Amino acid sequence: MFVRNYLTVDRNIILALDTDDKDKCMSIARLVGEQVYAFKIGYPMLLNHGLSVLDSFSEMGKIIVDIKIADIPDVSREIAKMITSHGATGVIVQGFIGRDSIKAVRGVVKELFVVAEMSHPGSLDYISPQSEKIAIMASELRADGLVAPATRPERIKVLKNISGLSILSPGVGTQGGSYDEAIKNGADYVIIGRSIMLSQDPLQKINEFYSGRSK
Ligand code: NUP
Repeated sequence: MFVRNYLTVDRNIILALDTDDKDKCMSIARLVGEQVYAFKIGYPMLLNHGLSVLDSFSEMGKIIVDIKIADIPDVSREIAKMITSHGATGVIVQGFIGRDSIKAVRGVVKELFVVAEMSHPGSLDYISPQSEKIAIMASELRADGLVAPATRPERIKVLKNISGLSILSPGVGTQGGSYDEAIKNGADYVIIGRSIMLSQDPLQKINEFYSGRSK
């Protein structure tokens, strides 16, 4: 088990384990555990293997659960409690659900991350126009960080300035965003899935991001 300090982090990739192949993820996690800040676990793994999968992965590093909770306060709180009781440190919620639901989750998790703006084009339809309000709300509710898109790196800067919060930024590689641009615009952590998980050599790919050989 490794613990990293937010302020001194140098390994800032959050590896998205977005496959239902638990054995493959376990072996990649074992291989790269010391090179990443955290593992992010979402629906594919949870729906296939149940919450106990979190107990297994939490022995290998810090776990952030990304099921983008988006429900009424009581239901959101219960979901967050279940996740936390299985070893997740961080929980990602949708910002658009509003203050009451986010507050309910805040009370039961160690680290709360709020999606302010998403990385895919559809975010522009409804979420992005509200993202600055979401960022301010997340800051007022003392979230531990915001999720903001590497596919629109200039938005990282805006949302970070408005909120003063740490930024977790997805969208690098397969979705077209750049690791370097995300960092330059203020990302504290970069969420990466397929570029690493589908690479022939995940460890080398991670080191390419850190060394600037993969942008
Ligand atoms: O806006 C978001 N975009 C996004 O891709 C918010 C997210 N949480 N994600 C997640 O980041 C997505 O669910 C996936 O787990 C990861 C990006 O994966 P990849 O495109 O690097 O494979």
